[in-house]
Amino acid sequence: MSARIATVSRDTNETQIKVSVNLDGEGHLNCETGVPFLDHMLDQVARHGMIDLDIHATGDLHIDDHHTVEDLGITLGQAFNEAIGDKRGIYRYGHAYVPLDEALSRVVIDFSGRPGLYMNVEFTRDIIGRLDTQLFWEFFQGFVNHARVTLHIDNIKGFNAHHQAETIFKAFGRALRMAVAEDPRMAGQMPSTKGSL
Ligand SMILES: [Mn+2]
Repeated sequence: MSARIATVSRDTNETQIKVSVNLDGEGHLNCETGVPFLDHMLDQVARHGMIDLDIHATGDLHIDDHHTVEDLGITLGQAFNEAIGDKRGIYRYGHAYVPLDEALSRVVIDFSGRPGLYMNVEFTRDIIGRLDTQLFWEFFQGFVNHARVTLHIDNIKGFNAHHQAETIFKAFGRALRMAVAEDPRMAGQMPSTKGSL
C-alpha cells in the first residue's frame, strides 16, 4: 500500500484548522485546539487507533466551543477520506467495545461511502470540563459527513460523564484501526461486490 497520509486545511470566518493524518502511524498526537477536553479525546483516537494526528486549530472560542468542535470533526473527516484512498484491500468494517470502570461503549464503523450517524448516548452531565456534551454529536456528524462513513455509537452503561466520553472516543479509535487495517486475504481487492465504495 502507498503511504496513507493527508493534510487538509479548512479556513472559514469562524475557524482556521489544519489536520495532518497518517493512518499507519504510531499513535502520536500533536494537538492545539484550545478545547482541553477535546484534546484529551483526540489523544485517545490517536493512541487507540494507532493513527498519527497533527492538529492546529484556532476558532471563535470567545463565542463558545461549537464552531471549533464541529469544524474539527469536518476537517478530520476530510483528511481521513483523502488518506484512505480508494479503500482497496482494507477490512472496511471495524468495531470495538471499550470499558472504563463502570462505563461501557460500543462503536461500529463502515467505510461505506454513505454518511450516516446513529448515536445513542445520554450523557449524565451537560458539561465535561467546560465542554458542552451536545458538541460530541456535532463532532461526529462533521466527521461522518466528510469521511463518508456509517457510524454507530452506543453508550451501553455509564455514570461518570468523563468515563462515558472516554469510552466512546477510545472505541472510536479502536474501530477505526480495525476498519482501515490492510486485510492480507483481500489482497488489494475492493471490500465490496459493487466494485467501489
Ligand atoms: Mn480521562
